[in-house]
Amino acid sequence: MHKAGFVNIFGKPNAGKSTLLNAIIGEKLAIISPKVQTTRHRITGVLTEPGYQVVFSDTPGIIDPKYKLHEKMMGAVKSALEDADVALLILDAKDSLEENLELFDSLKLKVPVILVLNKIDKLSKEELSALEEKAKEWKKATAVVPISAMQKKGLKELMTTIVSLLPEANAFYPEDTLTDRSTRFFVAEIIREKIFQLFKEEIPYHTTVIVTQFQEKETLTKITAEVIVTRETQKAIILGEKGKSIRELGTISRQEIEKFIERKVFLELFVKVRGKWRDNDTFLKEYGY
Ligand SMILES: Nc1nc2c(ncn2[C@@H]2O[C@H](COP(=O)(O)OP(=O)(O)OP(=O)(O)O)[C@@H](O)[C@H]2O)c(=O)[nH]1
Ligand SMILES: [Mg+2]
Repeated sequence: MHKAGFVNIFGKPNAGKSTLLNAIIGEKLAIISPKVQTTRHRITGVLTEPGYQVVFSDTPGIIDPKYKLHEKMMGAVKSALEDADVALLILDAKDSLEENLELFDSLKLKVPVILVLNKIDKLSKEELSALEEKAKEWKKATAVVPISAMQKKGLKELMTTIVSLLPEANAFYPEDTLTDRSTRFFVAEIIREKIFQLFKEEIPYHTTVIVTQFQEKETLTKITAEVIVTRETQKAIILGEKGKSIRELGTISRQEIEKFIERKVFLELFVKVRGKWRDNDTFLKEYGY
């Protein structure tokens, strides 16, 4: 008997959804940051093992939309709600259980639900058993699984539970498939992650990145990307004094892109101001949202 299905990960911003996807797949597919609203797209990661295939989807953290960009992000969540065979509802174990359950109730899921208590490395044994006990009172979950996505703890138990709930089906993808996203997409995401690392406060939230050129040359890959911001002042910050900041962004991005594509990279970055791109349908479409 072969099992296969779509297992989609939902939760509040910063719960550890992307960290969990990467830990399960064993590759860094989704970008991660200590800040909320890091993920903006639905990102698929395919796990193929003898006897089963799981197509996981990481999704943006659930928020009330303030911009059209947020609406697109919640559109990605909605599509994932609609095609899940199993839903992983994940929360930060230090966060309020009640608030999370209220949010999960509002999703009105009709598929089996696994309640995933993440970041248990931050809890004492006593705190964890108290939380587990309370969590098990929530009748909508088929199972409650405590994990630490960061420390890769509890993942075996989680996978066993997932597989037990999967429908019988043939694999959806060839066994060597890892994701449905393109290399260009991941390159833009890596640069976006580095912007989350290097720039404070609102800058990452006003920024997006698109790869405009991706050329495989004989000895290296030449990549050109545009960093889009909403204001001239933000452009000045990203460039930095005499271009110092954008050079640093270029260096740390290039290093990670080289690891990702396993090739030498020549990376060229340009900064462009596109006022209100986050509320403009044409720009959002052009930037892949
Ligand atoms: N201590 C601890 N930190 C974790 C764990 N899992 C994730 N984190 C941290 O939590 C922060 C958020 O992780 P992400 O994986 O980006 O969270 P997310 O749910 O994808 O966030 P959004 O994309 O913004 O919705 C990062 O700083 C992670 O390193 C964990 O098991 N333990
Ligand atoms: Mg994320």
